[in-house]
Amino acid sequence: MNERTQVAIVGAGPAGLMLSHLLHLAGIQSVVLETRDRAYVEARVRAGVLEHGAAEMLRAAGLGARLDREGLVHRGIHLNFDGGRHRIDFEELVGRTIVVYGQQEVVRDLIQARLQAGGDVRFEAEAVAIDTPGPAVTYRAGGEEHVLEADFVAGCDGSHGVGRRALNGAAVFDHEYEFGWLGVLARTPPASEELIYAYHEHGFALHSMRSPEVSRLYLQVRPDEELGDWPEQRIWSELRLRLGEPGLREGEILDVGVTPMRSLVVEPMQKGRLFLAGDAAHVVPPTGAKGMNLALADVAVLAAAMVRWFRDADDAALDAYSLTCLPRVWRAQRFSWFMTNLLHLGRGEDEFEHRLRLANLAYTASSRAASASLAENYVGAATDGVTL
Ligand code: RFL
Ligand code: PHB
Repeated sequence: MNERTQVAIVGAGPAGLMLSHLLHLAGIQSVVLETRDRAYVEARVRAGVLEHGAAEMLRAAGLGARLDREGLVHRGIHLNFDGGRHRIDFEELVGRTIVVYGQQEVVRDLIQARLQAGGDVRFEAEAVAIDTPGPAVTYRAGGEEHVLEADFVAGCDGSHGVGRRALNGAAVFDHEYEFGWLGVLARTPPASEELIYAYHEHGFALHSMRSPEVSRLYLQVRPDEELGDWPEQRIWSELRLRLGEPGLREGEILDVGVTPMRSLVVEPMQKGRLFLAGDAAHVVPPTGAKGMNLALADVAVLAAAMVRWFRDADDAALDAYSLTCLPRVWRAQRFSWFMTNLLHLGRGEDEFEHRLRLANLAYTASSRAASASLAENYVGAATDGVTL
C-alpha cells in the first residue's frame, strides 16, 4: 500500500517549507521530502534580503518573532562608483523598507514551526520521480524506494531538482551570464550600516551583512573561477579596492564559495496536478536580491489556491496559478538583469562601455525618477507576497 497525503512537497527550502506551513495554517496536510539532512539545510548560506512584502508575509504567518528581534531593517542602500558613495533612500522615495535576515534563519524558523506543530518533514529523502497524472512522488530514503500519493505535488526542489524535469513540454527561457560571484561570510563587523553595491574597473563587489558581528561580502569573478586562486589576502585586498570602504576590517572567513549566474523562467509553472514554485520554476541572478522573495510570493499564491480547492472545490485559482505568478517573475527578472548589467564589468569591454556604465550609474544615483524606480523594484511592490 502506498502512503497518501493531501500535498506532497519536494524540497525543504523557503518555498517548500513555507508552503507546508501555510497549508497547515489552513488545516491541510502535507509531507515535505528533502534530499539533504537537517543540519545541511539549516547551515546553507544563501540570500539575505527580505522585501517589505516578504517580511510582512512571514509576520502574518506567525513567524515574525525572531525576524523582528534579529532582522536588520534597512531604509536604503549605497551605490559606490567612481570614488563616490551615493545613497538610495527607499523610505523617502517609496515609503517602504527591507529586512536583512539570512535565508538560513528563515529556513530554521520554518523547520522549527513545522516540527513543533507535528508537521511531516522528511530529511534525507530524495525524490527520484514525479508522476503526472496521479500524482505521486517516488523517493528514496533509508536505502529503500517509497511512493507518496497526493492530491497535488509541489515541486519546490530548486534549480537542479526533479520538479522541472517532470514538467516536460513547458517552455524554458534562459540566459547565461559571463559572471559569477565569490561569496564570503566573515566574522567582521559590517563596515557600513546599509548594503553597498559597488562598481569598479576590476568589477562588481557587494557588502552585505548578517548581524552586527558578521558580514556577507561578494566579488564578481568568472563563473568557472577556481577558489584556489583566491587566498584570503587576495579576497580582502580586492574587497577593499572595489568597495572603497576604509572601514572594512579583515576577519575569520566562515564560508566561501563561487556561484555562477543565470536567469531562467519556465512557462507555464504547472501541469495537471503538479505545481512548481521558487527556483524550480525560475532563477534570477542575485544582484536584485529577488530569489527568496519570489519563492515566498509563489507559495503564498499557491497555498491560497489550494485552500480554495480543498475548501470550496473551486479550481479557478489553481488553474490561474502560473498566470498569476509570471508577471511578477518577469518583473523581477527584468530588475535582476538591470542591476546585473548596471554593476558588472563585461569581459573584453572597451573604455566606451565602461564610461556608459558610469553614466548610467550617475543617472541612477542622481535622478529622482531613476532612483525611485530602483527603490520601488528593490523593496518590491506593495502587494507582493501579502496574499494570505
Ligand atoms: P532552494 O532553497 O534551493 O530549496 C530547494 C530544496 O530542494 C532540495 N532538493 C530536493 N529534495 C528532495 N528531492 C530532490 N530530488 C531534491 N532536489 C533538491 C534541496 O536540497 C533544497 O533544500 O529553493 P527555493 O525554496 O525555491 O528557494 C529559492 C532560494 O533559495 C533562492 O532563490 C535564493 O537563495 C537566491 N538568492 C537570493 N534571493 C533573495 O531573495 N535575496 C538575496 O539576497 C539572494 N542572494 C541568492 C543570493 C542565491 C545565492 N546562491 C548561492 C545561489 C545569493 C546567493 C549567493
Ligand atoms: C546577501 O546578503 O546575501 C545578499 C544581499 C543582496 C544581494 C544578494 C545577496 O543582492
